[in-house]
Amino acid sequence: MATLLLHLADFDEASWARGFSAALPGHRVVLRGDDYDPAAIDYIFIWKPKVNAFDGLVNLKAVLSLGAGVDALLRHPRLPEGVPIVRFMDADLTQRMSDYVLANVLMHQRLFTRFKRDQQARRWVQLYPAAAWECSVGIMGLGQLGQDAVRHLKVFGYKLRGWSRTPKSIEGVETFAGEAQFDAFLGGTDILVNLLPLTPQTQGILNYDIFSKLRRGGIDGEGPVLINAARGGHQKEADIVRALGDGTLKAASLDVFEVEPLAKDSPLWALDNCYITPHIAAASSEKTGVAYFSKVILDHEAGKPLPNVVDVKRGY
Ligand code: NDP
Ligand code: OXD
Repeated sequence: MATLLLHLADFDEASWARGFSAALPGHRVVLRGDDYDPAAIDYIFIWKPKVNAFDGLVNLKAVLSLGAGVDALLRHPRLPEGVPIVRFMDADLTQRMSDYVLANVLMHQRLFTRFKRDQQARRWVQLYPAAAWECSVGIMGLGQLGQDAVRHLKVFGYKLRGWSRTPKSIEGVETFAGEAQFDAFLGGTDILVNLLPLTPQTQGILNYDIFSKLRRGGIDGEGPVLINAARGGHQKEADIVRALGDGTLKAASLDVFEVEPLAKDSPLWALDNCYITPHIAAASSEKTGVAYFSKVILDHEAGKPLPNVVDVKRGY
């Protein structure tokens, strides 16, 4: 029978522990403050690991990541070497992200942002938005989340393009791969959606230089739009402020920030063409998370391979 340790910041650890205890009868579930032998821990379920998170866990069989993104985990200075990391991937999280992307793409393409301002000014201006098929949405990252977002956007008829590290073939999507094709990808994009993992290669990728390479005029005859729902480390916030101010970007929807929570004195708060959400695009659900990771543990204890194992060398 296995022992599972929970180490979750920002989440209700006790509630998740009750869920795991019910789903894993006969197994032991412990919290950081409990009395346990670190050498007896088989699995650690983790989010935002503290520096001592792995101390003494010398017999770990797997690290289970509450997040789909594992950048913080991979940067951990004492991450045990050679222990597989399983990341969270499920239909609920994926659907939530696609909702977020779709809602924001529709908001910008249908000019709801502009009509809200007209409403505030009691102004009746019959401006007709470009049709979905005239509007090009470019997705950075064609993995679990990027491909599902594409599937949802396709239903609405957007012109779709996608960029990934290795070449992909996806019906109805113009695909681009690697640095060599990045500028071509940007050059035909009106709404740029970031769903990349944060790695040394993608850190700071959302910067003024790339904003100025996006297509202009596709939305309301104005500048392009940025939607970032991946990680704050991808974006240079000073560049976003500059680009939103000088029209290089028409608008931005940001769910993630360089430092979270976003500082009270960040200039982003005050920009009326910046749409801020507090890292809630696709939170991991307790109900489906307990079901997913309990199955991972039960299957692994029964000798089956671990699913969705992170490639540590690749960084995602
Ligand atoms: P995946 O690992 O399934 O997909 C990653 C995609 O990014 C792949 O298509 C990969 O290319 C591509 N990629 C990686 N590195 C590069 C690069 N250097 N250049 C070009 N493309 C690259 O990730 P997910 O779709 O599951 O998740 C993406 C991210 O979303 C997570 O890492 C996390 O940070 C974020 N996230 C945010 C949430 C929120 O609430 N805001 C919630 C959940 C996740 P290839 O296919 O060739 O390997
Ligand atoms: C994740 C997140 O990576 O919620 O799952 O950011």
